[in-house]
Amino acid sequence: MTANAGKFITVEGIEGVGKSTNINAIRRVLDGRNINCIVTREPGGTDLGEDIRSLLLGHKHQAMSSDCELLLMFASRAQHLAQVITPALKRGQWVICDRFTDATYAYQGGGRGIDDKHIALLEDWVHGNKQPDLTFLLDTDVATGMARVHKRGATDRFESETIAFFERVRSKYLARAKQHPSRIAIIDAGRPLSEVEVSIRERLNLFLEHCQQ
Ligand code: Z5A
Repeated sequence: MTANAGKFITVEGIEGVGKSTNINAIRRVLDGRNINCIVTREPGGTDLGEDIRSLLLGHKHQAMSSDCELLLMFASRAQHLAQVITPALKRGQWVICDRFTDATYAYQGGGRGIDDKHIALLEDWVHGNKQPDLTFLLDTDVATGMARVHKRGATDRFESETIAFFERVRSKYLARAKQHPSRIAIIDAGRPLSEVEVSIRERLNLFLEHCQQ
C-alpha cells in the first residue's frame, strides 16, 4: 500500500457480541473526522461473495465438509479483496470489514479443528502480508452472545452449532489476540452497549492519532 492508502479495520468476535451494532459507532467516528470509508462484510461483500455466503450459512448443505467450508471462505475473500477491498484502499478509502481472516482461524481452525498451517497457506496465497491495520475483537462469554442471537429467532448453519464449538472459537480468537497484541484490541462486549462504544472510540482515537504521526 502507498502512504496515502486507506486503512483496513476489521471487527471480530463470536455471534451476538455486537459487531454490526458497533460498526455503526466506528463509522460515526470516521465520518466525524471526514474520513471516507466503506463498510463491508465476510463472507460476502460482492455479488459472488454473497452467493457463497448463502451456501455457507444456509441449511441446505448440512454435509458440507470442513475443508469445503474453509475453501469457500477464502473463495469469497479472494473476490472481495480483488473487487472491493484492495481498490478501495488504493483509492484512499478506509475499509471497515465485519469479519476477515481472524474469523477463519477462529471458526475453521478453532471450531472445526483444521490445522493452522492449512489456513496460513491459503492466507498467504489470497492476501499475503496484506493484513488489517486494526482489529476490534469484541469478546463476551458464549452464553451472553448466544442469548442475544437467539432472541432474534431463526438461526443460520453456524449459529446452530454447540456451546463447545463456540467456546473453541472464542479461545482461538483470544489466542490470536495474544499473538498480535498491537493489531488486535480486545473489547469487553459483555458490558452495556454505551460502555462498549466508549472503549471502541478510545481505541480508535489512539489509532487515528498514530496514523497522523
Ligand atoms: N465465518 C466463518 O466461519 N469463517 C470466516 O472466515 C468468516 C465467517 C469470515 C457469518 O458471520 C458466519 O460466518 C459467522 C462465522 C462465519 N457465524 N455465524 N453465525 P456474521 O458476522 O454475519 O454472523 P454473526 O456473527 O452471527 O453476526 P450477528 O449475529 O449479526 O452478530 P453481531 O453482528 O456480532 O451482533 P449484533 O447484530 O450487532 O447484535 C446482536 C444483538 O445483540 C442485537 O439485538 C443488539 O442490539 C444486541 N447487542 C449488541 N451489543 C449489546 C450489548 N453490549 N448489550 C446488550 N445487547 C447488545
